[in-house]
Amino acid sequence: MRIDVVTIFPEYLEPLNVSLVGKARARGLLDVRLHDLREWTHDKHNTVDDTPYGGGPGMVMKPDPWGEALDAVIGSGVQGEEPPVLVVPTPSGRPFTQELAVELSEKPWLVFTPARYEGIDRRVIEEYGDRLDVREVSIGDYVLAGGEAPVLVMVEAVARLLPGVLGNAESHRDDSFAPGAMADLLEGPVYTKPPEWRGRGIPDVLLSGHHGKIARWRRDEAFRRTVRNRPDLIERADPAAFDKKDREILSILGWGPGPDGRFGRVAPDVEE
Ligand code: JE8
Repeated sequence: MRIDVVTIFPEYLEPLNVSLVGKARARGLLDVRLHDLREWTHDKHNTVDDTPYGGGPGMVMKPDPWGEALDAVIGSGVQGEEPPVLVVPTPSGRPFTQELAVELSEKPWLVFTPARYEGIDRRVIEEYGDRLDVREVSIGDYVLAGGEAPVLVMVEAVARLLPGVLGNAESHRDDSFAPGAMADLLEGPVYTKPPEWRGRGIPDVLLSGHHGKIARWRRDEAFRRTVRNRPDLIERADPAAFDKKDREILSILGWGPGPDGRFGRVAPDVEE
């Protein structure tokens, strides 16, 4: 996969040289190219922003540098090959989910356009929307100062899905064996050596060698955490996914099926 990033802060993307993404690049599985937007300015001060039409606070990114930069980047592709998907981080975008990460990981070429200030002149998104698959995406409901951190998040989420990036040990878990197939249930706690640390031991079941009991305990712990931290995941889950033991632990946690079969809180929340 090829990924281009156009930004006024290429140094913000240094983390792409490290760890999983850095290794994927070194191994030739991922080709990341950073571009400084200011290289497509022509004035003495390399101006990329201007005041907003209609007034109001802040500055808006000028269309011309973006247009020249994106024409150059898109035009550097090989004739006859698939054009890139343009990914525009913005707090007003569609949520970035694991599902979108999977979809993007199947594309040969992504171009990211992290902005600063109040964002990019709307006409840029319209112009490239007429020619390319443009995705305006938000990584979550909080306000950042620009799109570079979202690009780091999205590139890592996509890169780990590329063929050959994860080793066998860390490979994507087989959903049918996972305590919670991700997006349905949160992960439970994990432990390693030593068996006692600062007077704290390991849950006996994990030392029992009883694989069936261990799997059940992990799933119960996943339910405890999900009920506590993400009850919305239980509420929207297909109840057909819950077996008899699942319903048992959910009942203990104060959850049960409503008239439509979906689960909701039926008793006061359980402590810890
Ligand atoms: C951004 C961002 C994502 C997320 C992404 C890009 C470009 C209009 N607002 C712009 C006003 C306040 C400051 C904002 C700064 N900004 C933020 C994000 C994002 N993806 N989940 N939160 N914030 C830009 C400029």
